[in-house]
Amino acid sequence: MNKIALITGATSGIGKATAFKLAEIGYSVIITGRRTERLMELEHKIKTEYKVMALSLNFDISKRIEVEKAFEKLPNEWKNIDVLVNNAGLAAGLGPLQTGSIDDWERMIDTNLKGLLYITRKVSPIMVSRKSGHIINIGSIAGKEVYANGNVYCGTKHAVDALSKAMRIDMLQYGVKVTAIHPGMVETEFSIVRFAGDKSAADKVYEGLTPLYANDIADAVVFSVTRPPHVNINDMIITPTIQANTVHTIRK
Ligand code: NDP
Ligand code: 8X3
Repeated sequence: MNKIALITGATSGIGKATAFKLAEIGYSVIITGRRTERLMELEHKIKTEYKVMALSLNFDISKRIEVEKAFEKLPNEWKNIDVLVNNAGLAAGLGPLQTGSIDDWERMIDTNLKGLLYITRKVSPIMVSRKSGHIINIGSIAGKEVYANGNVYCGTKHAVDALSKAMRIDMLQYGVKVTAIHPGMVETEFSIVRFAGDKSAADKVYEGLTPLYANDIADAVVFSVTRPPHVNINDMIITPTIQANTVHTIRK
């Protein structure tokens, strides 16, 4: 079998683009997400267009039992995962902490943080025992800085940044590479989810500017996994050219 990559949150945006690009360079891909129909379509497209193997795993990453059961169901020949892309995540809401929705906070913490840990806890021991593997965590510039009303989302992404550094130390002696990629503004379904389906609020985020697109981040994943064995890309911050940080953005 070819090298295997598992990409969480592959039904949309950055995860979907990454699944395509890794398939394009010959990886067998395990794609995950909650939306079954999209997974099926994607699996079919990957198999027919790239002639590689693809397998869908349908589970909610924020639910520990679902993650564990999905992983246990994985056929043995798929278990030797070479690349884990921890991408599934979301922002829910944008408002001051003092009036924040605790349900939204829990969704973000359970998905962006606990979900990433649940799947990493299943995959990383295999990488450690094989003394080989690469974990790529999709963080955010919200994990490097904070911005008004971003509070809990920023907190989860700061945690992803910290966990990336910690994983790199813990797995150093086993030759497992850990890369964190921190995107700025990427036009995906992210803002639609953040604003609970309000398309016009989501569109405003990208009004008058050229954002990043999912493929730009997928390219960074491909760059990271195609370095020679002695090279590890630790950390990348990628913004659109019109964005200096979470606050300074040029709009027409
Ligand atoms: P999208 O909303 O387009 O994609 C999010 C993906 O995460 C979907 O495939 C979704 O799948 C999956 N997901 C969300 N919640 C769950 C869950 N509970 N269980 C399983 N899968 C889940 O957004 P992006 O592609 O933009 O986001 C990908 C990552 O990039 C996130 O971690 C985000 O924080 C990060 N990021 C995004 C930026 C942006 O501006 N867009 C900038 C910086 C970082 P499904 O709904 O089918 O479960
Ligand atoms: C998404 C980027 O700036 O909306 O992680 O938080 S931002």
